[in-house]
Amino acid sequence: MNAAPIGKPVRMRVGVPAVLAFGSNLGDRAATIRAAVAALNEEPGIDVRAVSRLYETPALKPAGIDEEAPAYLNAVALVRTLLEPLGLLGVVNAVEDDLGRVREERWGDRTIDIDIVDFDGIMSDDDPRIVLPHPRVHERAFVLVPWLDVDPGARLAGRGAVADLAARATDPVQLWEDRS
Ligand code: A4P
Ligand code: MG
Repeated sequence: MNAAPIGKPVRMRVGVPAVLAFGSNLGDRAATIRAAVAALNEEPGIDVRAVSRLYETPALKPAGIDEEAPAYLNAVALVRTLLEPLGLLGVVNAVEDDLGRVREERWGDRTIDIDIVDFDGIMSDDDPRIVLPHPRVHERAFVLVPWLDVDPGARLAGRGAVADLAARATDPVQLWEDRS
């Protein structure tokens, strides 16, 4: 008989796949993203299956790329979850709050932003609290490139192959080297 270890007893075999994107441009960016991934994996209804490498990307603001703003680190994680989309959003927002996220300016500098890029391929804009897939990721290399790291064959609902979208995206993305 297999004894289940204490904690997260059985790796979740049920639930649905979701794709999460992480961005940070304040504080210890890498440590904050890693802490966010770890916190999500601690949640009973979330199992992190894969995490991309970290990429350094210039800040995209509503007016375009802002080279004066602190640069971001971006990453993507594949998860499986037993939660509903709004339940997952609630957990994600709580993790952002715990890691010092302050919501002031739209697209403003932040310690951590976690977006639900895809939730089981659902396409929905009925509820502004959770638009699926995330409305801007199809044109953002800072999400598409790390996503390809963990799923080279990924497809974005309603948009097609992530590899094709990444080839068309123009924002610069550079693999980040930890020099600490
Ligand atoms: N919301 C709706 N759909 C979703 C979803 N699929 N996932 C709502 C997550 N949230 C979703 O988000 C604003 C509202 O979006 C929330 O109330 C939520 O219910 P927020 O995180 O509070 O604010 P935000 O992130 O400033 O706004 P927004 O519009 O989500 O911004 P984006 O599109 O996430 O862009 N540049 C670089 N280089 N790297 C980045 O990661 N990120 C942003 C943020 C801008 N520039 C960047 C980066
Ligand atoms: Mg956001």
